[in-house]
Amino acid sequence: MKIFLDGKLVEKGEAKISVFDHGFLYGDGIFEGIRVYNGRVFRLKEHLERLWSSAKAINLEIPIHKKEMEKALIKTILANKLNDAYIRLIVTRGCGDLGLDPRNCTKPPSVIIIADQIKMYPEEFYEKGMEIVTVSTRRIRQDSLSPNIKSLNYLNNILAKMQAVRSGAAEAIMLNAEGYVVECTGDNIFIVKNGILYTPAGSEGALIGITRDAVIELAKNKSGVPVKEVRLSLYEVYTADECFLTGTAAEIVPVVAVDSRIIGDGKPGKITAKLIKEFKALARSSGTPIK
Ligand code: PXG
Repeated sequence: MKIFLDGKLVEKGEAKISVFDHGFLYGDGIFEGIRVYNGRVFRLKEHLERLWSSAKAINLEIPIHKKEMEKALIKTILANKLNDAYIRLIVTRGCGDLGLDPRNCTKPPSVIIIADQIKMYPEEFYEKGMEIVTVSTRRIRQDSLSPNIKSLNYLNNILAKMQAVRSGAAEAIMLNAEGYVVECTGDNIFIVKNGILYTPAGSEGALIGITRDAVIELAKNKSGVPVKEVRLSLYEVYTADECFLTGTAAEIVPVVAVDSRIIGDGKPGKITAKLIKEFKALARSSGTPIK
């Protein structure tokens, strides 16, 4: 496997960064997870825009231009001979001293691109649906740390994930400080009720996922399913007709039980199935070609 590290493609075993990098010491850095379908990078422009916005928000200057990043990304995919892939794009704060102050990070930030393959969940979850639980770990308040900064510090989400796994579920619903449903640890959440698609609004404190945006567009423009971005309570999730999660890594995964409440008839719903089909078609046919 070839990894892009600061302008060069190096072997996996050689892809190393300093223990003084603040990305390692403090999680001071940012990332994107991007998928390649059928030789096309899905929503590349949107991912790069979000990366640049994360950088702006933490006052990190990405040492290369967007166009160069795009070229580096494609070069890394080609070097690994991948036609379908999961890309991890990372920009760290760079090497500093043991203090927090990023002004002491002298080197330019490191840019790392990993092109690999990932299957988030077993095939069974996609066919039969998964069971999820609500956990007590609340999503960090957005007035402390914006969920839209995709930072290298994911402890909030990891703690929630660990709680879910401890109770035998693969994913967790996280609530905001007010107790409303926000998102899962690495996915956005949707429900369907009486033919309408609902998802927590960005103002509730969720990351505005790129898969979430794609699903909203498909529902509105292709399926004719009305979409409402709302404040969502657990009651509304428990009593939904359908539920599913969206994320670059997980893609679209149906949910058939939440906190032991069976959703709908306990099978992936019709609108969910339709959106999965449309998403697959969109992912295969749109996106930036790598060749
Ligand atoms: N919410 C959170 C908190 C995320 O981290 C999403 C929603 C979905 O966004 P996109 O843009 O991908 O549709 C994410 C993205 C994992 C993992 O292992 C998940 C993400 C990133 C890295 C790892 O589950 N999530």
